Amino acid sequence: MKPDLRPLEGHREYPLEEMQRRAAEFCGEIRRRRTVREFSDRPVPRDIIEHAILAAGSAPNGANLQPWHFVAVSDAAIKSQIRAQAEAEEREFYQHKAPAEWLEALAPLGTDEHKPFLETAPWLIAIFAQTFGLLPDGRKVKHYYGQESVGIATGMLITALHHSGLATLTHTPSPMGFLNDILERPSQERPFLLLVVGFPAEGARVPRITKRGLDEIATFR
Ligand code: IYR
Repeated sequence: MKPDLRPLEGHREYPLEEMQRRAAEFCGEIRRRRTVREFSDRPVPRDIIEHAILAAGSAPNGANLQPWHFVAVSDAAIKSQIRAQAEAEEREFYQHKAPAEWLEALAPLGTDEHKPFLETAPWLIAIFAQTFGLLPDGRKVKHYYGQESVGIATGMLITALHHSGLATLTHTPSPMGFLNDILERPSQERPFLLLVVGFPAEGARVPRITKRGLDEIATFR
C-alpha cells in the first residue's frame, strides 16, 4: 500500500521566548505530580476520564497498530471484586514471594497488601496490551513494540489526568491475570497496569522522596 501523505497541520510554532516559558512551565507542572495512595471518594465526571483516554490513545506506537485497550471502571461491585483479588495477590507478594531486597526497596514508600483505594477512588483504569490484533475475519495482525507503545500511552494518560487536576496511582498487582476475568477481556490482551484515579483524600500524605537532578539523569555532548 502506498503511504497517504498530507500536510502537517497541527504543528504550532511559538516565538523563542514563549517556547522557553512553556518548556519551563510544563516542567514545573509535571514535577508537581505525585503518586497518591490516599484517595477521596469524591466522584469524577466521566468526560474527564474519556478525554484522558483519548489523549492516551493518540500516543506514538508501533506501526500505528494501537495495541491497547483501556477499561475504565466506576462500578462499585466491579471495584470491590478487583480489590479482593488484588489484595489476595498482594498478600502472597508481601508475605511470601517478595525477596527481602525488594521489600527493602519498597520500605520508604510504606506500601503493603492493603489496597482500600481500589474501592475508595472513583475510577480504576485497567490498561491492557494486545499481544496481537484481530481482523473482523479472525486473522491475526502482528503487533510491534507493544510494551513500549503501551508504556508511552500510559505515560500520556497519567500526564493528561494530572493536567486535568486528578491524582493517580500506578498499581501493579502481580500477577494480574484476574483482570481479564473480571473485566471480560480476551486472552490476547495482557494486563499492563491498573491506574487508580481520583482526588487525593483531604490531608493526603505522600512519602518524602526526591527526583534526581538533570546532571544525574542526562548527558549532553
Ligand atoms: N505491587 C505491589 C508492590 C509494589 C512494587 C513496586 I516496584 C512499587 O513501586 C510499589 C509497590 C504493590 O502495589 O503494593
